[in-house]
This record gives sequence, C-alpha cells and structure tokens, in this order.
Amino acid sequence: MAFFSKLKDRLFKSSSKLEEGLDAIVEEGGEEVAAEETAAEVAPEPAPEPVAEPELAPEPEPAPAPEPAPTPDPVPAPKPEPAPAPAPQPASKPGLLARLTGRAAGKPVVKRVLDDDMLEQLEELLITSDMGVDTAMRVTANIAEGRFGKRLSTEEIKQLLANEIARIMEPVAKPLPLYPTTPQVVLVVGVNGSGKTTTIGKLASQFRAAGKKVVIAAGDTFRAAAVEQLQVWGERAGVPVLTAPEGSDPASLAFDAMTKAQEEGADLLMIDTAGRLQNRADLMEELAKIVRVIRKKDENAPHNTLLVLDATTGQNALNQVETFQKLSDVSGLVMTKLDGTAKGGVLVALADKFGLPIHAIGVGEKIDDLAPFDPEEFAAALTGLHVE
Ligand SMILES: Nc1nc2c(ncn2[C@@H]2O[C@H](COP(=O)(O)OP(=O)(O)OP(=O)(O)O)[C@@H](O)[C@H]2O)c(=O)[nH]1
Ligand SMILES: [Mg+2]
Repeated sequence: MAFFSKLKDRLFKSSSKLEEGLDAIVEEGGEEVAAEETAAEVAPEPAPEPVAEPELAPEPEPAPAPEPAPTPDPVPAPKPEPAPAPAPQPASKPGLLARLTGRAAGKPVVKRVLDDDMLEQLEELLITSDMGVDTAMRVTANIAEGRFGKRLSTEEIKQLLANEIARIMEPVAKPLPLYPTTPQVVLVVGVNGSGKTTTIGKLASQFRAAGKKVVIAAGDTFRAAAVEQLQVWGERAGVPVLTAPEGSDPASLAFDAMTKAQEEGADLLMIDTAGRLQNRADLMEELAKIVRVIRKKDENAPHNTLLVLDATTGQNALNQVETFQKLSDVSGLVMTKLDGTAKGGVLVALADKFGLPIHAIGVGEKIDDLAPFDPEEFAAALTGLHVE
C-alpha cells in the first residue's frame, strides 16, 4: 500500500530503534530453530484471539538451553535444508506469520523462551522508546499472558507488540469531527514551534479539497512573521486569512473573524494562536479571552480545541497535554514531526494515559504531509513489523 510504505518510510527511525532492540533481545538468549519445526509451530489454528500464540505441547527437541549458548554451527538443523529450491507447495498458501517472517522460504529462525529476563528487557526497550513506564509495563504483561515459557521469534514478538499497540490506539484514532453547525470554530493551541501554523495550513487545504469553505484567523499577533507565515499557508491552501496588526488583541481579531465567517457562510473557522507567551498565566488569559469573545457569537464555540504536539519532544508531550488541559478545553490532538523521529512511542503513552482523540499526524513540512491516524499502520511502522 503506497501510503503505508510512505508512513513506514518516514517513521523509519522510530521503527528501527524498536526493531533493532527486539532483534537484539531475541538473538541474545535465543537459538535457531529449523524451518520445518518453525512452520509447525506457527501453523494456523482456530484461535479465539487474532494472535493467540499456537501452543506447542511437548517440545520435539531438547529443552532450550538456559544460557545464550552460542550455537557453534550456523546451520543447526539435523536435517539438511531442502536446498534453496522453489517453495515445496506453491499451491498451498503459507500462514500469515509464515508469510510475515519469510519462513515459507525455509529459513531457520531464532527463537527465545519468554522468561522474566526477556520480559524485563522488553519492558526496558519500550520505556526507552518513549512509551512510558506504565504503558510499557502493561503492554509487556499482556504479551506475557498465556505465553510465559514459550519460544517466540522476533517476528512473533513484533506481531504481538503491534497488536497490543494497535489495541491501545484504536479508540483514539478519530478524524476531526465535523458538526452541522457553521461556522464550526477550531481553536488551535500548543507550545511554540509545535507545528500549529503548519497544521492549520494542511488542514485548511484538506477541508477545502473536501468542498468546505474555510476561513483562517491569524490569532498569533505577537510576531509579524507569524502572520506572514500563515498568509503563505492560506495562499497554498486557497483559503482566506484574516489578520490584525502586530501586537493587537488576538481576541478582537477572533471576534472579527467570527463575524466574517458567519457573514460569508463559512463552514470552518480555524484560529491560530501564539505559542510563545511570557508565562502560563498570560497564555491562559489570552486563550480564555478568545473563547469568551467568540462565545458572544456562538455559545458553543470553539467546537474543537486542537492541541498540536511535536513528537520529537518525547515524554515532554505528556506534560504539555496536562498543561493545556488546564488552560483550555482540549478536545483532540495532532502529533507533528513523526517523520524522522525516534520518539513515536510517546503516542502510545498519550493514548493510554489521556485517551484524547488523535485526529491526524504530521509526517513532513509540505501541504499534503498530514495523514489520518491509522493505529495498525502506526503499530506496524513503530515495531518494524513486515507487512506485505
Ligand atoms: N518534519 C516536519 N516538520 C514539521 C511538521 N509540522 C511542522 N513542522 C515544522 O516545524 C516548524 C514549526 O512549525 P510551525 O507551524 O511554525 O509551528 P507553530 O506551532 O506555529 O510555532 P509558533 O507559531 O512559533 O508557536 C516549521 O519549520 C515547520 O515546517 C511535520 O509534521 N514534520
Ligand atoms: Mg505559528
């Protein structure tokens, strides 16, 4: 799928971190298992759960060495490989896991027994991937449940991990809700440099392409450059941008913008705000004033308060959510800069901790680099799971 490979590509750094970590964990204490045996282990069974790990009752080979005894021989199997010949039964489709892992080709795989050591290493890896301690512990415990003492390959672990992550993310993956009320007012908040202005430009472009009439208010009146930046985005998106002189009151601009949006019958009014203010009290006052003023025009406005977070800030994103929840009535999140960061795991922590909808993710600086949030794609990209 084109979009998936794009996302996967862009999330490469974060996926490779988890991916390499998982490879290392399994290889450290694992041993190679012959292809036939592996195929038997991953043979599909009528499992109640999507990824229930097939039970392998009596191990057909000597119990796995407790030590990471380095296999002296790279080809451990007593049986010689059936040569790199074409797959034996081209007619029968290999199972999902077999296809995921390329085992159909008869390659030996490394497996490791899921024990306390391995779980601890897994937990540490998830924590260093910015998933947060609580989430990492819960995810690890879920993976361990019913599988303790079983042998797992890296791909099997990745699949299990991806399932856990997707399960956490599923409930929060929601596009920005659109209401029948017009103009629907979207207030965009976030710390300095998180990507508010860029995200407004991208969203405006998408909504316009979907046939919506959009108006943008340049509520960051602190800097002339901020207004110019928004004007450039407005031009790109083909959407009018309402501005006010530098240093003027953002609330009065928001009021004018609301009046204009109503007069013109706009579907959406997106209000940009300043990220950089002297202190939290200033910011709170400014946001509260904007809200007060637009409520004179529509008591239900703003209909959405979008908090824009920069993925590269890692765990700090969690603090930002807490802070902005106190300052405003945050209704949803956009996570920017997921391209090229190793910190994408923080999204899992955010979803687990706050459960706020994730409306979209930023995967680049261009106008179409805003993607809907897809939990399964994200989980696969984050874990480095190979999906065909
Ligand atoms: N790589 C990448 N860069 C992004 C993304 N979103 C925004 N940026 C960049 O991040 C920088 C800051 O973005 P802005 O949109 O100006 O951020 P802001 O929140 O409006 O910043 P202030 O107005 O200063 O508070 C710009 O250089 C953007 O091009 C993204 O998804 N990926
Ligand atoms: Mg800005």
